[in-house]
Amino acid sequence: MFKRGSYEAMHKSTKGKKLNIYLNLIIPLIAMVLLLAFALANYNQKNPISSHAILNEKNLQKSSLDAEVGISAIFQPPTETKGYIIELKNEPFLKKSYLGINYKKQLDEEHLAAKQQIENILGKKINVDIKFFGEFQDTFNGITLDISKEECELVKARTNLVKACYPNLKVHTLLDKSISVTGANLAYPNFNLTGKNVVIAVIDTGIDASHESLDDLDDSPETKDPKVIGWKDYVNFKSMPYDDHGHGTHCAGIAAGTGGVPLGTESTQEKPIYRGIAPQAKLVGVKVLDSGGSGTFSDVIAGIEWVIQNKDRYNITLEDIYCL
Ligand SMILES: [Ca+2]
Ligand SMILES: [Ca+2]
Repeated sequence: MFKRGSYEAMHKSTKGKKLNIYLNLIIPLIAMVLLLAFALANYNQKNPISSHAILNEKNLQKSSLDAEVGISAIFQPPTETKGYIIELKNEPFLKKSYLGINYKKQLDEEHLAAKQQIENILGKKINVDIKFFGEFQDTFNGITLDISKEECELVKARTNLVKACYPNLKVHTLLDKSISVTGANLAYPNFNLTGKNVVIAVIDTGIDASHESLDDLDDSPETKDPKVIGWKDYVNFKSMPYDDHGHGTHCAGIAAGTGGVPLGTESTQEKPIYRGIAPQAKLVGVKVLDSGGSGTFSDVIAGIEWVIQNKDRYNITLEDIYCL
């Protein structure tokens, strides 16, 4: 977490204090990169927008309430399934990792026995008559097979290895709904919070500044109002913003994408709004990760230092940066 005081203190402190400050900067950034890499699984280059609400305490209660209403109105329980997930009796490995390799072997044996019993009970062969979708042991102990609910319940009833049956429901990205779910959509009409006069630095794989959500502030070609106002490339040393991976653009969209339509415009079925949390915020791109999404600690540190050194030039606020 960046704090204005931390920046000032950095220049006054001893070497030991400097190290602590660097760690305070680096650790959240690494966490951000790792967690956003997970979000990358849902990345959509054309519509890179998700959401993360930043509302002050006074407004939070009302917004949370409205957001709850929004959630119930927006999310319908998924119904489409792809087989069933069979949860096995033993705890997943991470809950008993202190038992080490012996517990891993116990789980392997449990899976083998369960698969054998499933085949016997259903009279079908896995990978021959039953499609095998996967099996898990670390965070969840179970097997996913292309079987029906009735088949899963039958297996559960006839063996003592099965703890529960779950439908393997299909999930979909809902990036155009996420702003409403977080309540961030209330920030603009109710509190006039749009991110105006805020500059956000995105230290990542770069930013595609030509994307319709990131190419300007008002989504009008009539006005010249670039959103990406600063750029530094520690990978290929190019002078103009780009993103040869996509993750940085995705993050930039979450933070400040305009959605490609003017603020206040309602979404339509043809053109849903993939707007970010602070659509009027400007961006500074700092490329420290390459086209494969990889980089070095040194480049990440360089990127953070560049942002600090150029914060006044671009009016980057360091006291309210939230890492996802
Ligand atoms: Ca635009
Ligand atoms: Ca414009």
